[in-house]
Amino acid sequence: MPFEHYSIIESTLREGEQFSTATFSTADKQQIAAMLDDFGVEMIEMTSPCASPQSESDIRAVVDMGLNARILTHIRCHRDDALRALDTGVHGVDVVIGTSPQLMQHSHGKSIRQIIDTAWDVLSFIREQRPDIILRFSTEDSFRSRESDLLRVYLAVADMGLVDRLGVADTVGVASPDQVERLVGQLVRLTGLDVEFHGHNDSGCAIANACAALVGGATHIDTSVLGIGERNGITPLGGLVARLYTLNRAYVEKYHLPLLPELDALIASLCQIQIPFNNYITGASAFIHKAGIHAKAVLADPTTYEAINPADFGMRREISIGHRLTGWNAVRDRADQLGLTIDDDNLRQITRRIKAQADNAPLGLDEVDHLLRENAR
Ligand code: HCA
Ligand code: CU
Repeated sequence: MPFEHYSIIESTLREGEQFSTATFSTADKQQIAAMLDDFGVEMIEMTSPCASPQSESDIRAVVDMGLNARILTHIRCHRDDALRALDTGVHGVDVVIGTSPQLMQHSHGKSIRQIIDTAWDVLSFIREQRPDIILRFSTEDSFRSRESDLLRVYLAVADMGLVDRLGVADTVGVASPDQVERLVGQLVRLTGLDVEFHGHNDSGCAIANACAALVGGATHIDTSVLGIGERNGITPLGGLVARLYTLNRAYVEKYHLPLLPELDALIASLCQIQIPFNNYITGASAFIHKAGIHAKAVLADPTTYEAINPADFGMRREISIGHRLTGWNAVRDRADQLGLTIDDDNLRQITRRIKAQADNAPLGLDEVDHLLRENAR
């Protein structure tokens, strides 16, 4: 089953650092890495040591924490970058090179033949230096690359027998789930290697594409907390978890789910952004039930309108009462919570009053409570 054996490559400390308002200090990175490790992600990807002196020393600082998660860094397909990456003591190196016509022309200017030769040069160099390192090779902008170019590169790299994993990247967020499933499936069948999927969210498919990759046989999925990354980011950790949970809760049982709200809050605060109101699991409205019909059913059995149990994530459900769509079941439940005894006729009358009053403006919970107290015996 594709969903039972997958690993998360958590890239908040690499792709996430490329988010417009992200600048993490060494202490921030250690705090994020420790929390991700407690959550249980299998791998943590960090910014290239070539980015800046602090980026380099931060990799060592996180490696030195001795976490369970394997620490990876992400580099261009250059020998110099590889040497610096190896020098940090990381457990794995993710090598990337662009294969789309756009990137071949404007990023590195290499032909497909030259890309393959460079890959051999860099990957064999890394393997010689560190036979035990976890080595991945990825094509950047895979989904705007010519299919024949892609397959030439991947098959050549697979034949080198040097890498543990191939990476597929939807760099500009244009791939559809069926395209992702097809390409990943092809690579799994043709090479037998582990396959990683990295998907941007420009057109809203990052989570669906990550799941399609798993269906196609991918073994590794890249995420970042809240989905932060270049532009509007990549597959969010919480969104992927929500999606897999709704397929089968067992698929995410290996992770410490109640840490998710803390992780989202930490990244939001460090990046000085709000958690979006409609965020998966941790958004302010994720577990608020409003219409009377919904409230009635949820009060009887939460699974009527909840695919995700908020308690599994340390979140709470809320029934919204003081508005025109309210119903008397919600009002009665509030009276019960307050320990008030009010007969049904009276409760229905209070409900009508709330609805009439809320036509002007919604009532706060304190106003609802006041009405209930006034009418209690
Ligand atoms: C980048 C591009 C990248 C790489 C993904 C990968 C992308 O910022 O370097 O290495 O798999 O989206 O293509 O993030
Ligand atoms: Cu990316």
